[in-house]
Amino acid sequence: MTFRAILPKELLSIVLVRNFKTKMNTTIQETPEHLAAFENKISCGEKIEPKDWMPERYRKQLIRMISQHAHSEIVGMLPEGNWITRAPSLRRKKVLLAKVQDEAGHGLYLYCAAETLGVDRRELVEALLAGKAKYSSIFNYPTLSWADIGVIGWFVDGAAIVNQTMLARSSYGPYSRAMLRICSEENFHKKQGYEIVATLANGTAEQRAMVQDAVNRWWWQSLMMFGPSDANSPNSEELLRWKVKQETNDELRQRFVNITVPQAKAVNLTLPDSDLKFNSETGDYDFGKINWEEFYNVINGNGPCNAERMKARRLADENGKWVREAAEEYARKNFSKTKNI
Ligand code: FAQ
Repeated sequence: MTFRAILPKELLSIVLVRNFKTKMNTTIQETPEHLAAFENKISCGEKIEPKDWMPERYRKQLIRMISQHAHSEIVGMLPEGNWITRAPSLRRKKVLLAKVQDEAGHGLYLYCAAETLGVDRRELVEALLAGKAKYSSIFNYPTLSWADIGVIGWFVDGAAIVNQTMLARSSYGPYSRAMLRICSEENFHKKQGYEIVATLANGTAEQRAMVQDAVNRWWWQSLMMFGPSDANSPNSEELLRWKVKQETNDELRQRFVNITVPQAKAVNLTLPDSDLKFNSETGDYDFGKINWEEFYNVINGNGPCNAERMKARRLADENGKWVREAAEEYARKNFSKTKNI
C-alpha cells in the first residue's frame, strides 16, 4: 500500500483520537468494593476493557509499560534500519525493509492501545523525546556487521516473542489483543533472523567468524531485555497481582535460554557463557551472572548508542512536524464537512 493511499484515513484517526480522547471511568472514587469487584473479574480470567472501572495504579502501570513498549518498537527500527542500504542482496533488502516497517506498525498499535487508557500519544512521544520515558535497553547497542541483523532477529525478536506470548494473556483487553497480532509477525522476524544466521554459519570461515562475533556481542544484552532479576523488580508484584504480567522476569529469561541453547547447537555456534550447562534436576540450562551494572548504565541513558538513538528520534519528530500539521488540517476540514459545520 502506498503512503498516499494510507494517508487520509490514518491521519484522520490520529486527529480524531486526539480530539475525542476516550472518556475514562476514572472519576469514580476508588472503594474497597470497586477494587474487590475489579480483582474478582481478573481472577475469573475476564479482560478489563477501556471503559471498565480500574484502579488508578493499574491505569498508570499500563500506560508506563505499553508506552515503553511502543517507544521500543519505534527506536528498535534504528539499529536494523542502519543496514537497509547495505543488505547483501535484493531479497535480503526487501525482507529487512518489511521487517522494519512491521516494527513501525507495532509501535502504532501500541500507542493506540495506550490511548485507550485516556492518554494522548503526543504526551507519550514528548516524554520519550525529553528523556523521561524508557525504551528497551537492547536498542542502545550498535549493529556492526550484517550478521547483527540475523542475530537481532534470532535473539531480540526471539526474546520479544517469549515475553509477548505471555503478555498476549494480559488482563487488559487492548494490550492482549495487540500482542496476538504482534507475536505472529515477530515469529516471521525470528525465522528470517535465524535463516540469516544459519546461512552465515554454514558459509565461509569469514562468515562464520562474523556471525560468532555477533552472537558474542548480543547474547548477554538479549538476556537483559527481560528486566532486572525478580529480587530487584519493583513493578513485578503489582503487575503479577493484576495479571498484566503472568510470569516473572527471571522465569521468562530462563525460558528464552532453554529455547535458544539448542538452536545455537544446531548451527554450531557457541554462546559466550562458560557457566552455561544443562541441569538435569531442573530441566533448565543454568547460566552465568548477568552484568547488572551495564544494564542500569544503559537504562539510565549511558549505553553506547543512547545519545545517537535520541538524536535520531528528535530529528524525525522535527522533520515530521509538517505532516502532523497537514493531518490536523485535513482532519479538521473533513470533520467540518461531515458535520456540516
Ligand atoms: N530496558 O520493575 P521492572 C522488541 C525498567 S520489544 C529498559 O522489572 P517491569 C520488538 C523498567 O521499565 C522490546 N528498561 O519493570 C523488536 C522499570 O523502570 P520504570 C520491548 C527496562 O515493567 C524486536 C525498571 O527497569 N518489550 O524487542 C528494561 O515489571 C526487534 C524496573 O524494572 C517490552 O517493552 C529493559 N530491558 O518489567 C523491535 C515488553 N527492563 O518504568 C525492533 C513490555 C526493565 O519503573 C526490533 N514490557 N526496565 O522507570 C515488559 O514486559 C516489562 O515492562 C519489562 C520490565 C519486562 C520490560
